[in-house]
Amino acid sequence: MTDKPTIDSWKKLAEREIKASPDTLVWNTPEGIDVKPLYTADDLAGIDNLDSMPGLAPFLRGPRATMYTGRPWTIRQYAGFSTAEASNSFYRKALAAGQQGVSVAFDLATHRGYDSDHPRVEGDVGKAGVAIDSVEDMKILFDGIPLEKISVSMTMNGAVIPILASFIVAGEEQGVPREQLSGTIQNDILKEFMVRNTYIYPPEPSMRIVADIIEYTAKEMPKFNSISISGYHMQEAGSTLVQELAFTLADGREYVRAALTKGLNVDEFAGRLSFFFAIGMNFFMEAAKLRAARLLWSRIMTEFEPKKASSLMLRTHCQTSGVSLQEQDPYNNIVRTAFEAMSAALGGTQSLHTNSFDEAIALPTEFSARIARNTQLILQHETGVTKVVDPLAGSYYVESLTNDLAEKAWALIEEVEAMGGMTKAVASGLPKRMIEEAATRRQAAVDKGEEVIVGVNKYRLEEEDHLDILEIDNSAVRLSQIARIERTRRQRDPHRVEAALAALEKIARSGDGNMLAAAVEASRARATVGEISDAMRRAFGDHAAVPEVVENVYGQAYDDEPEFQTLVSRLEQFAGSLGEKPRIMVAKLGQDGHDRGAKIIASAFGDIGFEVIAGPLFQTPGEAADTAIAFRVHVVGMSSLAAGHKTLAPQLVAALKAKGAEDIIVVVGGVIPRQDYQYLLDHGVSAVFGPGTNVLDAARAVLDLMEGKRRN
Ligand code: 3CP
Repeated sequence: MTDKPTIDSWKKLAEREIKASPDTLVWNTPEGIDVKPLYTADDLAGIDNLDSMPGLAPFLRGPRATMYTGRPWTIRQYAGFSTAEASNSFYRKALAAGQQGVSVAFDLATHRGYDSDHPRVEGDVGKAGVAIDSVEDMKILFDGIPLEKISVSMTMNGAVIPILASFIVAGEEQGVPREQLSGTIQNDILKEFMVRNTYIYPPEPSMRIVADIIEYTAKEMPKFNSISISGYHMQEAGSTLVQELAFTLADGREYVRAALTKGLNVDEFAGRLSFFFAIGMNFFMEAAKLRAARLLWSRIMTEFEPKKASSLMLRTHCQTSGVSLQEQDPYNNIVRTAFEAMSAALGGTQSLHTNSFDEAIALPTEFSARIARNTQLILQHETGVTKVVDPLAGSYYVESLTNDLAEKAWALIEEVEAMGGMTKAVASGLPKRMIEEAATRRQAAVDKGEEVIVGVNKYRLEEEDHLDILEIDNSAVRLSQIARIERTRRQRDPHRVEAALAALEKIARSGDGNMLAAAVEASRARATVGEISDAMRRAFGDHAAVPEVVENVYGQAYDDEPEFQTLVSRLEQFAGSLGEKPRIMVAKLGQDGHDRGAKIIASAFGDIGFEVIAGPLFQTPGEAADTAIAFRVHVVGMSSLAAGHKTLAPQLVAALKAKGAEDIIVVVGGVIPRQDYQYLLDHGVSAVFGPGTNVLDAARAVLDLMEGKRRN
C-alpha cells in the first residue's frame, strides 16, 4: 500500500533530487509572478470562471463557441515596401499561396503625414513600408484584390484620416461601397505617445480623430473594425506582459469614453473594437495573457452597461515578437516564431502574423515570407491545434497564470484609473517610464547572461553565415512617387481640392462635424495624404515630445560587478584627463520613431558615467549636427531601426563637417545589416553596433575611440 501522494511528499522527493529546497527553483518573472516548479489542484482554489464557456461572457475561453473548430484564425501577414505596384504584387502572390487577409505596412513618411516629395523624409520613403501619397497609389495597392471579399488591415495612427479616406475612395472606385468594406484600421494613438511615436498632432485633438473614426465607421462601415487597440508595441519597447495587458485595456477603456462623447450608444460601436497583442517567448504565459485579456475586457465593458453580449467580447490579432528575433544565427528565428505562433493559437487569437526569420535585420524576402506563412499553414493543417477549443483550460499552471496576470494587470489598470484614465497617465509619462525601466532591466539581464539567448549571449557561432537580404533602392522609389504626385496635381481640379481642404480644416478647428467624412471628399478630389494632414496641422499644430531618460536601472543591475566598475573607473580617469565628463548625443534621424534602443543606450551610458544628451525625435541630419555642436558633444550615436542609415548617416557626417565640427565622432547602432558596415565606415562613421551588441562592449568601444582621438 502506498500513501496518497501529497505536495509535502513531492517536496521531500524534490529536495533529495536537487539537494536543495524546491523553493530555490522558483522563477521570478519580470511580471513579478513567482512561477513555481509544480502546480497542483490546490492552485485552482478560489479562482473564478474555471467553469466558463467559450462564446459566452466573460469570453475567457474565446469569443466564439466553436473557435477554430468552426473557422481557424486568419493568416494575416503584415507587409508593404517600396511602391504600391511592388506591394500589390507581393500581396497577390501571398494570397495565392495561402494567406487569408491583407495587412498593409506603410512607410514612415506616410505615417507622419508627409508626401514623398517632402524634404524631411528623404531617407524614409518606401523603406519600412509602402509609400502612399494619394488615392492613386491606394488604387494601385489593391488592384486585382477584391475588397468586398478580402479583409484589409491598415497599421496607421498618425495619418489615419487621409489613409482611411483614400482606402474608402479606392473601394468606391473599384465598385465596392464602403458598407461592404471589411478590415481594421489601427487608429490607436495613445500607445504612439507611449512607445511607437508615429503621432502627428497633440494628444487632445488626436483623441478627437479616434472618436471621429469610430463614429464614422459605426454609422457607415458596419463590417469594419474601427480600431486595433495595441499592446504589441509596448512589448516590443520592452514592457512586461502585465504592463502590456494593463495599459492596452486601459487605452481601450479611454477610447470607449471618447466614442461616447460623440453621442453614440455603446452597442453601436463596441462590437467593432479590436485588439492587438505581441506573443513573445514565455510560451504558457503568453497564452494565459490572451485568456486574461478577454476576461478583463469583459469586466471593463460591463461598466458601460451594453445590451449586446458582443460588446463585451475581446477579439484580437497577434504578432510573434519582433524583439525576440536575433541577427545572430538567424535560422533560429524560425524556431522561435513557430513556438510563439503555437502559443498565440493556444491562447485563442483571431488573426496572426508570423515574423520572417530575417526581420531582425531587413524586410522579408519572398523566401523568408514563405516560411513564415507556412509556419501558420502547418499549424492549422498538420498539428491538430485547431481541433479543440481552448485546449489549455483546466491546466493547473495555465489557469493559475491566467488568474495571476489578470489580478496584477487589474491592479495596474486601477492605478491608471486613479490618475484619471490613460490620457492623463500618458501625459504624466508614467507608463512610458515604467516600460523603459523594464526594457533597461531586461537589457542588463541579457548583457549579464542571466537571460540566455541562444546564438547571442550563449552558443554563439564563431562565424556567421552570409544572409541574402532585401534592399530597397530608396531614391528610385522616391523619384517615381514624386512623378506620380506631380501627375495627380496636374490632373485635378484645384478649386475642388482647396474647398475640400478648407472644409476639413474648419471641422478640425470647430469640432463640429466629422473629419473623416470631410477627408473622404478631399481624397475624392485627389488631395494628397500630406495636404490632408497639413489641413489638420494648421488647426492642431504638431506634437513635440520631450525625451526623458531613466536613470540607475542599468547601473543598479550591475551593482558591484567588476566588469562594470572597471569601465566606470576607466571613464572617470578619461574624464579627469579631459577636464569634463565625456558627452554623447543619442540621435534619432528621419521619421524613425522606434526609440527603445536609443533609450536603453542613453540610460545605460548615463549610468556608466557619460553625460548623455537625448536628441529629439525626427531631426534632419542638419538639425542633429546643430544640436551636437550646441551641446559641444564628443560623440554622436545615431540609432537607426527603419533602414534609413545609408542615406542619413553620411548626411550627418557631412553636415558636421560643413559646420566645422568634423572632430565629433559619429557611431551608428541599431538594425544595420552587416553588408552595410563597410559602406558606413567608408562614409565617415567610426563604429557600427548591430543588433545583439552588449551595451558594455559598445561603451568600451566608444571610450577607445575617444581616447584614440585625444592621443592623435
Ligand atoms: C470567426 N467567425 C466565425 C468563427 N470564427 N464564424 C463562425 N464560426 C467561427 N468559429 C467569423 C467572424 O465573426 C467574422 O465575421 C469572420 O468570421 C472573420 O473572423 P474574425 O475573427 O473577425 O477575423 P478577422 O476578420 O481576421 O478579424 C480579426 C480582428 C481584426 C478582429 C482581430 O481586427 C484584424 O484582422 N486585425 C488585424 C490587425 C492587424 O493586422 N494588425 C497588424 C499590425 P464578422 O466580421 O461578420 O463577425 S502590424 C504592426 C507591426 C508593428 C508596427 O506597428 O510596425
